Amino acid sequence: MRRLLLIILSVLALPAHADVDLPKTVEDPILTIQVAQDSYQLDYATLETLPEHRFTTTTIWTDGPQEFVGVKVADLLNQLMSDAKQVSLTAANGYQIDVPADHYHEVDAIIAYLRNGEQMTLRDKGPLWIVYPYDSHPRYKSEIMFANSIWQLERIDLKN
Ligand SMILES: Nc1nc2c(c(=O)[nH]1)N[C@H]1C(S)=C(S)[C@@H](COP(=O)(O)O)O[C@H]1N2
Ligand SMILES: [Mo]
Repeated sequence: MRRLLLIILSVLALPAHADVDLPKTVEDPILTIQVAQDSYQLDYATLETLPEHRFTTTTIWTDGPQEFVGVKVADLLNQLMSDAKQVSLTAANGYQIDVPADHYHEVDAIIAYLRNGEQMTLRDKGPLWIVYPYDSHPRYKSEIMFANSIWQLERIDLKN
């Protein structure tokens, strides 16, 4: 009984932002996220601990329906910096875009780490590819969504 009380008390004592339990460093990072002065590194194992989203869609870059599994960008924003205004995304090939954070609350974009059940190689637009459920609504077939479909994603900077 006393132990239960202690557990309850310690849960209540957690600060409101304690849900940022992403690692600061990992051995083989595939994604770095910079949030103000804090930097987090994610590997496959870390990504797999986050709520998983999956959908099947065609894309303009692939043949036939593709099943993607990943993490919702909006979920990551909510967890790391809910008042972020701007999201800067950088790919391994130097491609870099700045996207208003609001965008991710209006779309179902995911950071995909699996395509058709397999990890993606750098050659194959991996290891991380931001994709949208293009077939689910006509608005996803627009130049903005295509431009935001960054592959070989390796870094995200969240800014006010
Ligand atoms: N890593 C990476 N992702 C990227 C790009 C890029 O150059 N590098 N180009 C973007 C832009 S501007 C668009 S319109 C599409 C380009 O797709 P395309 O090369 O088939 O025209 O992918 C987007 N994702
Ligand atoms: Mo583009």
